[in-house]
Amino acid sequence: MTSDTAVQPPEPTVQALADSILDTLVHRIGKDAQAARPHDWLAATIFTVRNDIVERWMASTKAAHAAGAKRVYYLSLEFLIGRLLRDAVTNLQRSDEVTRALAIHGQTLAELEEIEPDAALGNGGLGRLAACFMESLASLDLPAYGYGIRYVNGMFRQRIDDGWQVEMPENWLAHGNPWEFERRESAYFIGFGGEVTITGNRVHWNPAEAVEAIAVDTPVVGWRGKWVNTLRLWNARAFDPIKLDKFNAGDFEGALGDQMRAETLTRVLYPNDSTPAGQELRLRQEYFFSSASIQDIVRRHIQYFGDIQTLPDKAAIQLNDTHPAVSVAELMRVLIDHHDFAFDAAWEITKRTFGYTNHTLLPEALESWPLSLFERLLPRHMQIVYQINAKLLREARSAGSNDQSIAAISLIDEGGERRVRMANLAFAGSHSINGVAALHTDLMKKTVFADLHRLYPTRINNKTNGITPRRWLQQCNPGLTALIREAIGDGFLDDAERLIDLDPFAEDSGFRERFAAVKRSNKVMLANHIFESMNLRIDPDAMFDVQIKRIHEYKRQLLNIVETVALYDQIRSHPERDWTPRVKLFAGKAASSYQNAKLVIKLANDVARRVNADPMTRDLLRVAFVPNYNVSLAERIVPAADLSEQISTAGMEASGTGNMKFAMNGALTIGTLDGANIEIKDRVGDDNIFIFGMTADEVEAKRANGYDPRSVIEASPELRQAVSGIASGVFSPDDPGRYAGLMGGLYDGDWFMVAADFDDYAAAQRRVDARYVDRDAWTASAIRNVARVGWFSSDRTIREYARDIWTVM
Ligand code: B1N
Repeated sequence: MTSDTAVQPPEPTVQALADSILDTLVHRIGKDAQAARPHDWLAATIFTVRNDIVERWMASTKAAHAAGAKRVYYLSLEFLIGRLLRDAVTNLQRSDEVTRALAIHGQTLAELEEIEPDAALGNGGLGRLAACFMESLASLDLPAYGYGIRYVNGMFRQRIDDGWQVEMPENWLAHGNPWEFERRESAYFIGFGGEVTITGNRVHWNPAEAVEAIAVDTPVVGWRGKWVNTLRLWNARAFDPIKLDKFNAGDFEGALGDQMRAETLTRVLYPNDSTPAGQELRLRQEYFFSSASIQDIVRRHIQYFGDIQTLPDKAAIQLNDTHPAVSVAELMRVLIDHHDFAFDAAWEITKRTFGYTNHTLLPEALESWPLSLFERLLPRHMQIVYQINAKLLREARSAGSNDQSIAAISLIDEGGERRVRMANLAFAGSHSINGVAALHTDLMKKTVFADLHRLYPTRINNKTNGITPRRWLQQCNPGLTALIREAIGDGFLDDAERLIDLDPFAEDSGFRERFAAVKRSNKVMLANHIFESMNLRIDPDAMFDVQIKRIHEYKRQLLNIVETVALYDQIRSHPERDWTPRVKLFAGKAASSYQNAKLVIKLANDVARRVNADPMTRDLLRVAFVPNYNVSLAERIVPAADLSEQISTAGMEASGTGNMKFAMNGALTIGTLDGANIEIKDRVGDDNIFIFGMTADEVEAKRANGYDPRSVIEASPELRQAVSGIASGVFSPDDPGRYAGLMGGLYDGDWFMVAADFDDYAAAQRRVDARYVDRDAWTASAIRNVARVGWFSSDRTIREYARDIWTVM
């Protein structure tokens, strides 16, 4: 648009849109333009945009039905979708139009987008992957449903008080949710507990308690708005919300008790990441949403196709980790108890229908439930699990498995308190078991699933993760997107792998200059945000060195912080050297019960306070821990990063997806040969990434052969000084012993090999410094990163699932 637009009458479509937003404001929100507050304008805008989406949604549903299409069902306890307005409007390609329509009312689309709450129904990478997959499924016109829980409180809000994490309740529904549609007609009975009886050969489960699952649907718009799928989240309700007899008798609590118990089920997301919850409520949540989803899938199949026998031809159910694994037993129960299937026939249908994605090999993160709890809550499913196990172990025995192998394959862990192994159940009940990066899949075969893999050698396959380039390039980085379009046209918008056409531009000095200008302007915007939110000044000309992700020992934020302290010491000892100015940015949440992770947050803040206040180093090194990391904050930080920290202990990060987001936005990676870093390195080339540290094999060998971190620390002067400084209270004068235990852990066991990798990490950082000084060479590498990582689009990942696992493409 030219600058004289304002004085010309708006186009009819824009005026019509402005009218309909106002009409919605008045008749749906019940406010006029004078009384409306920003949230009212936001709701009116969403309701108006939604009308367009709903029509496409119904058309998609009808098209899938008319084609008799096979549907994909993605079952996940987490969907970390973030804000939806910008996503919807850009995918509909109506950003300009909506911006101008709102301008007629004196409103700014960008400002309204900012007040939309994040839908934070997930913890980290696993939940965000589910959201990227939903967007890609719609963008590829694949009929699909996401199934999950409509938590009233999502991921907690993180406040930092005096450097400590404080968890605050999150309330994304406070202003209502204009995106969702409650479907009261789609309601299912979900039982718990009780008894199983048998009459003839009919089995009856008589649950002692029951809740009703009610569907709440959110449309998911694909790129260019051609296709719209459904995210169906379950709400829990008591059947008889108020027991009138009790109420009338004055027992108000008793009258409302059922409703309270039901609401508790969907009240809150478990804020754990890569660790199991281990609570009865968690198993109840898992069964609640699994049962509702399976019942819904079976009901839809019968309605559309008549015969349940054809389920695997028309439905592919993907289990996002083991959280929905009880679905395997639930489908068996429905087939046997409600549809009169024989066990073996039900088992064949079940295996052909399910696929299972594993997201972690951390032994402490593998879900298992005490047999007693499982049996008490799900007595009928317990019987079915035993029957599956009998079949499984017979197959293993006839294939020649020995006792040790049988014990590893069994659905029941017999070591100590007997437990149901959800990963083994998911594996046994699926025709496909996939890992999320090449190394991870390889390790699955060699470690956790070694015996099951020997028994069923064709089932394990790899599907390297991806990210949606709509949210993680186009929407979060409009400056870079515009620059790329100028250079190579629009092809990459529909096929991210066309980004490769940008590769030759790394050699074009004019393009490098413009690319660097876009990065700088993104850094200025982030610097302003950090100043406004934290009152901290950071210099956009310094290198932005970023580690943002959940706080976990295996992700080794501690390695980064210790190296920061070592760098601080070095700058003070050698002020005459040409240090490259850096801003170290950290953000991330710690599970509320994870003490070491919370202490790492405090340490980052203690180091920041000290370093930022030192007049000698403050122009060379700044440290900031940005509070309340979430999807929206990532969308600000990722486009502004120069250096992406992906430094997990090799073999422990299944994939990582932040690594992909940064590379696609022109940050260079400093990282270990772990997860998808390896595949990123293969694509961007050794010259455009900084790899350091032990390989997964070397980590394993070191652990096996006895690792002595104390001698490693003693042998490294820089590391020794940093660790002993932290341990002795240099950064915590108010409580000198605060980090003695944390540092003691490095001397004593150092399971995560911080000490072992330290020197190589520090050396890699000095290579980073040297490269950053040659800004032109740095920018060329950054451009090559953007050009070469189009393969990490979740469109590619979903095409692979669709072709190899779901057979829907
Ligand atoms: O899943 C992501 C991967 O990119 C990450 O490497 C991986 O750590 C992450 C229990 C998890 N694995 N396991 C979990 C989350 C919640 C929970 O309650 C485990 N998250 C991952 C996507 O593949």
